[in-house]
Amino acid sequence: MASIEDLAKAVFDGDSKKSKKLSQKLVDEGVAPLDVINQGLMGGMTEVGVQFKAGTMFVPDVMAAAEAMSAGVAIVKPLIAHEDMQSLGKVYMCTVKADLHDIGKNLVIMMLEGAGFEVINGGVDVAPEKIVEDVKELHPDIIGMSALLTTTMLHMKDTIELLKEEGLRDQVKVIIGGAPVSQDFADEIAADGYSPDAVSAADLAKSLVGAA
Ligand code: B1M
Repeated sequence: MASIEDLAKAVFDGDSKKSKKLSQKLVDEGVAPLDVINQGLMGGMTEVGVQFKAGTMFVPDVMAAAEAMSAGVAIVKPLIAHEDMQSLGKVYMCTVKADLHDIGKNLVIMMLEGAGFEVINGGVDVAPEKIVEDVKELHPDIIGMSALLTTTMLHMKDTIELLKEEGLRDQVKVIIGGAPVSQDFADEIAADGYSPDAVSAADLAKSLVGAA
């Protein structure tokens, strides 16, 4: 018999194959899909977050764990479509204009999804005009922007300016991150928040929607 603890461990170990298999087994054995996600998959990811923050787990292992979590989520997600899986809110995530780095962004997306957000992946090299257009169409609660280059982080400022010009700034929170970005820069451009890593990005998003 499969156990929730085994599934959490498979995620922690970054074992996608096992995570997929155990998620299916638990569902087949009658475990509630939400318990499979909240206790099994997210249970493993929570421990990853703790160890990543403590500096005892590193990026490749975090990526593997995030992939293992996604593999399990893909099995269970269709089953909870009609259940009360309450979303914490909608986040629009992208890498800014002229920047193609997406490993960190994807990690942030996975942590946000693990925390219970609906995430729209806007992709990479996304211009301020496109972000604003998407905000008008998709009405996210939060925009998350990632930048890895000192040159491209300036597009975060342009995006906030454009949101102001379009009268949208009060309707959406803006969070930023990426290696060259800092809290000082976030303050300078009047973003609503900055996080140094994927784990704290999910915590930040939760606090911005009053769910922390
Ligand atoms: Co590029 N690159 N790269 N690169 N690259 C860096 C960023 C660089 C620091 C390398 C160096 O010179 N030491 C340097 C930038 C220098 C600078 O501007 N300060 C650099 C450069 C110069 C370039 C090119 C210009 C190189 C060239 O062509 N001459 C070019 C630019 C291309 C472009 O974007 N237009 C380029 C290209 C590439 C590759 C395509 C080869 C590849 C990207 C592949 C991909 O992403 N699919 C690449 C890579 C892999 C790197 C390094 C080696 C690793 C980046 C990474 O993925 N880290 C990087 C050097 C480094 O950082 N050590 C480098 C792992 C990832 C998990 O961390 O992205 O920081 P990170 O994300 C973290 C946090 O920052 C945070 O959470 C994540 C997880 O904890 N975070 C957020 C990120 N976004 C967040 C958003 C949030 C909150 C937190 O809220 C919304």
